[in-house]
Amino acid sequence: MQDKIKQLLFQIREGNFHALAKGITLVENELDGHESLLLQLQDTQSARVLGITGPPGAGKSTLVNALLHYWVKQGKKIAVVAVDPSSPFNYGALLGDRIRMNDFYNNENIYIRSLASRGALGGLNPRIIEITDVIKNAPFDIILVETVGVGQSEVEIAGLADCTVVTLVPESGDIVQTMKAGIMEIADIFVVNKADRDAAESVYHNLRIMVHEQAVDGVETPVIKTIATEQTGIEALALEVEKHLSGHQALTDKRIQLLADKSWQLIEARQMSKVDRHVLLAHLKEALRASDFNIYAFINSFCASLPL
Ligand SMILES: Nc1nc2c(ncn2[C@@H]2O[C@H](COP(=O)(O)OP(=O)(O)O)[C@@H](O)[C@H]2O)c(=O)[nH]1
Ligand SMILES: [Mg+2]
Repeated sequence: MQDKIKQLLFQIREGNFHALAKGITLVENELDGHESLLLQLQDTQSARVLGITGPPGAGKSTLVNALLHYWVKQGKKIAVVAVDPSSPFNYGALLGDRIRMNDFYNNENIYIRSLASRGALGGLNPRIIEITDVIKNAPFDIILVETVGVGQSEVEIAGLADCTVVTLVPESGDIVQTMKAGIMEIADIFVVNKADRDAAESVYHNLRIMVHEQAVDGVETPVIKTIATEQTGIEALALEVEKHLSGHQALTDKRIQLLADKSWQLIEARQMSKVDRHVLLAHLKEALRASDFNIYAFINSFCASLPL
């Protein structure tokens, strides 16, 4: 088994997509050998992770498409991970999108993988951190991760990505008005997509005011207008992304903070994997028989019964 995993990792590093797909499946489904694979991974630091998040329908997949077109021309090797039930990489796409994606499926520089999300509303796949780490061992320049932004998932993607693009659309006007500080913190770049629509200008304007107010040391988070369907603004976006990623090599405080966040998430996942909901329910039913039931005392004794 050990030798097989070594061999698999060797093939992944050589850029064998078939081996990569196998490695991802291993990790996604926690099959035999997945731990051994994870333990042998090396953070080669060559592939950069670009997270693209935003509400459903904002045009994230279309943006990914447009960025692929731009970067492929430059000979870049790119992996796309889509965690989105409505993604064109999965289903529910316009025919046009699918045909365009089919071009990429046959491109030897592009690897595309779609993952199931946690729930119908989106959110990240529970194994996304590990899966991205597997892909990082393959010779890509950029790993694009598309996720539907639903509350927590924007924060999660920020912990995963070297650069996070938050995609907004004219309909996001209200979101911008009520935007919490949180989204400012996670966005390295804002995109106002569907700039072909009238209302885009006011969202763009409001965003510009906001990033100006929240500038750190005079540095404002860039805001880029795009029309993803027409490839407009894509070069500006790509250049901004490249600028951000190239400044990301060093072990900066932010990177350490992101690694701490990532460790936290991995520990949380590992700890919670010990808790079986059915067992929890059974224990709870038992505990509720006592007349002096106390949920905090119950938690204490339940946790004490978990494996270390
Ligand atoms: N008018 C206009 N439509 C766009 C633009 N970008 C994407 N769309 C359309 O918006 C819809 C949702 O796009 P999609 O990429 O699937 O959004 P996602 O859910 O964020 O991945 C599709 O019908 C796209 O063709 C744009 O810049 N302008
Ligand atoms: Mg999508």
